[in-house]
Amino acid sequence: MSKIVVVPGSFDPITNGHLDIIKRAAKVFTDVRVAVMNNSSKNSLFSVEERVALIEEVTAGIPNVRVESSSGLLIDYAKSIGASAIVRGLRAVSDFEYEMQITSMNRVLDESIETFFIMTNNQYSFLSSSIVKEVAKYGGEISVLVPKSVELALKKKYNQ
Ligand code: COD
Repeated sequence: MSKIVVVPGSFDPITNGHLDIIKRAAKVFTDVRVAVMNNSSKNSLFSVEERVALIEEVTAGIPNVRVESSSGLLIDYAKSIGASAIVRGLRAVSDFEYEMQITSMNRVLDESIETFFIMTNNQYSFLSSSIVKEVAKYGGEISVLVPKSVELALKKKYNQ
């Protein structure tokens, strides 16, 4: 039986850390939906459409990964596509508190949808979209942090 899982995030933009989590989720779960959520508390550099397009491009070779977007509650989106679980990445201890809070809230909203965590690959443990944008903004080297298409998109955004 095919089980749908959601890998949600802001992905503004997708980094090699995100991609690693998506690839590892796709090895374990049969139907992976990457969901670009419109997170109202964050000011995005890339539009939802741009973020979806970049993720589609870098996950094109993974047949069981699909990219979608939603602007409502994650749990409502997960329910609407018949997902049985949410997959999140965990970096440092600092991620834990936030993840615990949203996981607990999501469980209050619908206890039938589980959340699974995949521990970051050590080489990406420091990596976030924010840090990549900061480095890119000031012309720093980002080629080892993001896929090539994302590097080019960031350079274009910052007129480099
Ligand atoms: N290594 C491993 N994992 C990583 C790395 C890395 N280097 N970088 C990021 N990740 C993981 C993150 O831990 C996260 O699990 C995922 O990748 C996506 O990361 P981000 O930063 O792009 O996404 P977030 O954390 O901003 O996503 C938050 C949501 C958009 C999912 C959340 O705000 C949400 O669900 N919003 C919708 C409204 C809602 O339902 N809120 C929750 C109810 S309280």
